[in-house]
Amino acid sequence: MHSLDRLFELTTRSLAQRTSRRGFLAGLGQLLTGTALLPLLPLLPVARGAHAAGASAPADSPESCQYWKYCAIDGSLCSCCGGTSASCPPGAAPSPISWVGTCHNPTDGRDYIVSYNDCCGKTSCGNCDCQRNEREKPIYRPSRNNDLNWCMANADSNYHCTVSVILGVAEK
Ligand code: ABN
Repeated sequence: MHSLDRLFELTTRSLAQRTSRRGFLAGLGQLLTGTALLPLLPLLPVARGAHAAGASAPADSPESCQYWKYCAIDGSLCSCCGGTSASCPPGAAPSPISWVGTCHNPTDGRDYIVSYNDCCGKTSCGNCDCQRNEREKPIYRPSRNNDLNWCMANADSNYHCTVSVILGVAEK
């Protein structure tokens, strides 16, 4: 027999001894299942954190979590939910109670007192989740913790997003 034929025969026989028909079928099944699932890949859950937090927006944009006014915020930025940094989106009402922080404005070098009001009456917006929480204390000091739904006093306590309203300049 030609040596090339002999080599091919030996290789095939050795492969046949090392593998089984069942193993081959299992592998083929896995391949076919994986191929069938490929079109579903775009539908699978993926980490959208960077986009959700407005990480692609420049830091001086109200759609960025790094925007100076948001130093003590905990919630979705209303500016990513159809409102602005200081006004609720249409159909949502501001909470009368809020969390208050003091943030440094790098543009004029002054510190400002900022009120973080939740916008209520619509289901959660979920865009641009922003957790800065400056000077917040752990949950076991509830009066100093801002991880609260400030819509609790509204007729409709559904939380939608959070605005940051400048109350005034902080005295030194
Ligand atoms: N202040 C925003 C918020 C709403 C619900 C729960 C936690 C935090």
